[in-house]
Amino acid sequence: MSGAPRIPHTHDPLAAKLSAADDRVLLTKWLPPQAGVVPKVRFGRHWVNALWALPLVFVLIVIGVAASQALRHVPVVQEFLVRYPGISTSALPVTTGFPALLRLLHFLNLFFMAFIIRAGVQILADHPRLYWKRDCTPGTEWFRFQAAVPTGRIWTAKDDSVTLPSWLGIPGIRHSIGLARWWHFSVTLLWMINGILYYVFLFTTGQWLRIVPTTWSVFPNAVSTALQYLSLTFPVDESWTRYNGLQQLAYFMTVFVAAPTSIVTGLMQSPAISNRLGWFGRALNRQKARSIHFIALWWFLLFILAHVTLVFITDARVNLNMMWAGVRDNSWSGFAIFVPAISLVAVAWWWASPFTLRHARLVQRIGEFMSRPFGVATQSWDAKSQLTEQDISPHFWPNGTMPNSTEFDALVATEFADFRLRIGGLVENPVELSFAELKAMPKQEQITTHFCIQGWSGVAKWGGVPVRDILDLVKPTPEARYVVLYSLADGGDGGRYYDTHSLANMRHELTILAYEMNGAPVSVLHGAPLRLRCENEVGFKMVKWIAAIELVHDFADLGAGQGGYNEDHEFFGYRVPI
Ligand SMILES: Nc1nc2c(c(=O)[nH]1)N[C@H]1C(S)=C(S)[C@@H](COP(=O)(O)O)O[C@H]1N2
Ligand SMILES: [Mo]
Repeated sequence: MSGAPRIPHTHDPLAAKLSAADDRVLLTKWLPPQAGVVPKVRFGRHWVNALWALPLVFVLIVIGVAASQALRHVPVVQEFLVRYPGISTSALPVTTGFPALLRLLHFLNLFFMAFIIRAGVQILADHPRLYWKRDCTPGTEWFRFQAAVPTGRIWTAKDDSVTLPSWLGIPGIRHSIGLARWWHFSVTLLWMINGILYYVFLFTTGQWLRIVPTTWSVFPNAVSTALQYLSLTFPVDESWTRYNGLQQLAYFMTVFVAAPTSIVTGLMQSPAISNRLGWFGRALNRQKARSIHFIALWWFLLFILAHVTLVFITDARVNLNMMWAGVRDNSWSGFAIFVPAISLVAVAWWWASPFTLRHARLVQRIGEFMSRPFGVATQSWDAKSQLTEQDISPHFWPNGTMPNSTEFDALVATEFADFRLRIGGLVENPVELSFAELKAMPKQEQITTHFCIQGWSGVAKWGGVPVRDILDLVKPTPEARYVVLYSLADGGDGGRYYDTHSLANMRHELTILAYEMNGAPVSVLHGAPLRLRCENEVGFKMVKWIAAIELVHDFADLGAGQGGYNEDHEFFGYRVPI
């Protein structure tokens, strides 16, 4: 050992109650599976089975085909089709076909998208409801694939999560958002780099001319192409050099609208970013962002469906030659590249879920490394309290595993009169504070949005003791780097619930030990006697039913060493600002 500081290794007595955790997902110890329901969409007070969209779309297509075939006999329409044949005559042709780099970026894009989408759907299944308003009040959602929230019992967000098949979600088991997020964020980072290279490539070559409309005639030409496709007499195809109006608009929307929209609405679901931004965070609140993120997913899914269908029904061999081999002929060279490339996607698709379950800790580690750019970018995004009483949510989802001990029941019976908060570890002045002493300290109030990792949010007014005041009282020693919060309650998988924060995060002006919620004492459900509020992280970092606080130099020797209960047992990240 080289001159590392000598740190005492006696922890708070509660450290002995922390449990080790497996580095794999053991299905026997995981939250038992729970099926969702067929997706439903709400119209007013009525829930409609989303599968009705299938026959509806079919009927609309049949009507569309019949109508457009009839229209093609009308002289005005015939003149229109001559005037606007589909490909704008003023569109400049691209003379280089599809260069190798473009073809590679195209493949990587589809490869990354497959995993982003699968992991994204898995994330959605952890809170299988979509809302427009930030409060997530049951019944106000516009989309769900879970039954209505049961009444007359406590129903936590964890209870609400549903199972997806493992070929669809990654990793396909219930409440696996921790692992799904690593996939979603890591692959998204690669996808964004791929996308930036693609943008640069487009605009440094003439390739952008394919997908950026340069004349207003793109619109009548798009109408013309739609009419031609629908009447089942397909338009002339010049895709080696020029796209028709409909293609141009579809590609433009996908590349320059849907992709950036997905990125912005993804980032706006982050507590650090959203709680930092003023009007923008309020206007594009987390639930709006989540709903739009989902609609963007549907744009991508429908685009992929239409794109792949048309590639295969409009001379597949020629089309594959262009985009996979970069040649314009009748050979099989496109197929020869396409088939192994798609097989690679298929193998990776099949491998992703079982690998993730077997090597969950590795996935967590790689994910934490890959997501570091997001963490660094949000480090300076200081959360602010910018909401008013009017913003307070009528409903605030509960979450977590309730305390279940006679010790806790005794505390509740006396309204926490005998509760004492222990603060020790690497401090000059360890103390024990009674509930009365804590409440006698200066009180801070704040109205903030809570962001649960599972996807719901809620606004409440919190009142309590700033942690910085407590730190000033106990005086951390220079070796102290992290603050451990031990709970009075166990976690879902046994062993005590705890979590760890950086000292800087605990000194933040909005970090408090809350004993009041919306002007009343915090209920047992929401964390009485004390629960942490830390507004630049997601909900699971905010330990409820706090028993003791310990300052440490390192958390590797606590629990399974990942920095908290859900980090240990559910493979969540230690820092979760997004
Ligand atoms: N002790 C303990 N604290 C906990 C949890 C838990 O399971 N045990 N769940 C966390 C999670 S996941 C969230 S979202 C919030 C929920 O707080 P709420 O019930 O007040 O909404 O508490 C956090 N604190
Ligand atoms: Mo949560």
